[in-house]
Amino acid sequence: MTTDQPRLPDGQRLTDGFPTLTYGGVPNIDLATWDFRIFGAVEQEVTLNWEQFMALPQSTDHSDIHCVTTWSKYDNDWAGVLFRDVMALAKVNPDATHVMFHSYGGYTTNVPLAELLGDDVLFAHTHNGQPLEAEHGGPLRGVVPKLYFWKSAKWVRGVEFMAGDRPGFWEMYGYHMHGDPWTEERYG
Ligand SMILES: Nc1nc2c(c(=O)[nH]1)N[C@H]1C(S)=C(S)[C@@H](COP(=O)(O)O)O[C@H]1N2
Ligand SMILES: [Mo]
Repeated sequence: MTTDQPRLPDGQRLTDGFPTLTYGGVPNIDLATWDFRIFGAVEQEVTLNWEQFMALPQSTDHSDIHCVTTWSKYDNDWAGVLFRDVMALAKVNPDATHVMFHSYGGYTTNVPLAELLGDDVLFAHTHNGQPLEAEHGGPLRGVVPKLYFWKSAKWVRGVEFMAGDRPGFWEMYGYHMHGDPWTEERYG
């Protein structure tokens, strides 16, 4: 971040707490039967169980949350597996341009692949040193800090690579296909 860029995007307010925002209920997830699927525009589909997922290289990231409903929360420490380390497990087709995150409970959200390749994008199982609470997406959620928080899928159970874009759950109801908080891409 450069010194002349503010830390709080326009239209946001800082919160100390950690609000929860879920459409529908918190799904019941049993780690014994949990699985994670990498599919779509890939040469070979991959399915991982919890043990296999946790055996992947572990990374951390420190980032701010910006929710489209205008709350922001600074200084989140996330631990989990980098998106790009998950992606490396499947041979992704060169024509893949976007990703759909799929969650237990049916939630989906779409993100351009180019936004997901950095050191800040994780599948996280830990928040501020504690196992991620179920209401915040535990056992595993996406964390895509550069975009509004609806792009960070809770209870994530798979990632679909796509040759082209397609709206996810909130995007079908008018939320932005990209969702950059710095340019207030709130609604499409
Ligand atoms: N599976 C799932 N993921 C989701 C949601 C949801 O309803 N279901 N809500 C999204 C929205 S709109 C926001 S703002 C954040 C909220 O995350 P939190 O409840 O941990 O604050 O999760 C996002 N991911
Ligand atoms: Mo949200």
